[in-house]
Amino acid sequence: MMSLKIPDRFMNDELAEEMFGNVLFVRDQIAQHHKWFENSLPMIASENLISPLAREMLISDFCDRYAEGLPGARYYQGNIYVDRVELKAIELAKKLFKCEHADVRPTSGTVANLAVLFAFTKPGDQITVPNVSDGAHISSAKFGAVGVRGVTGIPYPFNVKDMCIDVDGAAKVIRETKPKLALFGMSVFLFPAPLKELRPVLDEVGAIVWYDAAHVLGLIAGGKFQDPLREGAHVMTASTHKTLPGPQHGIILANPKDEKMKNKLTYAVFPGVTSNHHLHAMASLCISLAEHIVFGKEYADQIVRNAKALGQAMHELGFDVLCAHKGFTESHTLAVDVSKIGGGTVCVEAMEKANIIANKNLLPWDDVNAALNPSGIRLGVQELTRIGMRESEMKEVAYLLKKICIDKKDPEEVKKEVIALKSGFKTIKYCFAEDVEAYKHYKLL
Ligand code: DSN
Repeated sequence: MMSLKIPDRFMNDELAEEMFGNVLFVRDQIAQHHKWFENSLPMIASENLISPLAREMLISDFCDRYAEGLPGARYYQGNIYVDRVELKAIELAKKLFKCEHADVRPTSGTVANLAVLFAFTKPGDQITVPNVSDGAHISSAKFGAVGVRGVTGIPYPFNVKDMCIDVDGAAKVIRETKPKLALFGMSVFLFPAPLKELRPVLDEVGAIVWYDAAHVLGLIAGGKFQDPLREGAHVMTASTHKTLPGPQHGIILANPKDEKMKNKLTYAVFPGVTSNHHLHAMASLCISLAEHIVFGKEYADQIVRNAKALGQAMHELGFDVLCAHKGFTESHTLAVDVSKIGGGTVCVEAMEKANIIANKNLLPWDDVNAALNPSGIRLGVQELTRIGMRESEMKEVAYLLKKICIDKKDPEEVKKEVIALKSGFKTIKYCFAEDVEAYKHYKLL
């Protein structure tokens, strides 16, 4: 146990006392945050809980070290065990995603995206991208990674009824643009991208096909979403903490066309967009990959079942869940039009008061300037699934959402029901240490 006190030689030192007060303040905020989330239903589609064994790695000595370069070819000494872990992570990533090349050094999904842009484009190029207002990640916007690289993203037309890229329109854009790089993947990722359908035209123009799998990485690994590397993608980037329930980190997975392409990717990660690569997170990712190889199929299966069940229950209770005609979703995510019941901001703020955490979201027909009060909310079920919730709990969640958003009941009253529901779900499933109480594990010294 760490002794929580000011060392004697700094006793009665005003600055030390003030700063120690700040330390205690931060610890208290974290403790309160943990208590809040212990009693909440987190439904942000881009988050998850890492397993107890993966979490342990984050406070290991790896968090204090440097390892630039590749295993066996480092710029620093002291990497004997780091190299072994990194090689193991690469091996497991290749096994899980059935690919020839894996790089576990990007420190986030956006950093992985910057690496791909750095590898395969130069400023002034045009690439094709999904549109942010249709649910793409900010990486593909001029104010995101694409803009940082100085390339122009030409958007694919989008079918708003079916919430997916319009194939004929996209084929036309690809033929006209002849992009070096064609990006697919969304942050509101309800249905697979039309890779198979567009493959002939992508081949025709010789584009490198890049798939941002951040949201659906765990579903892909679990065999419950499209398999981009088999459907025509050459390179897949992702963050590793959404449906793949790992640490906050990034990854690049690829079947490069040739050695030159692989080398470009490797060089782009280091020295391109990383120096050190957060070794503690890399080790944590290695454990998450091992666990997902065992538990990923059943986890991915339950996530998709839960998302569909929540969509159906909300639809039956009067919510305008998008794409009822397509079964609402094939992923972990639902998009709901709440414009007739107060709008996205009103709904998510009331939900937060009731301890249900989600985000407001632009829907494709919203004006981008409406980002602060859009028509939609986005819901993800991957974290509720991770703590063991199934279809029957999804019905309960739908009722709670109705009480808050449609019936406009006092959120403080609904909160009591949320806390009661959550009280039965205190451990993390689909991992080796399933018996560890999740929120005990978070307790600090
Ligand atoms: N901003 C994240 C999301 O919520 O989709 C992705 O980085």
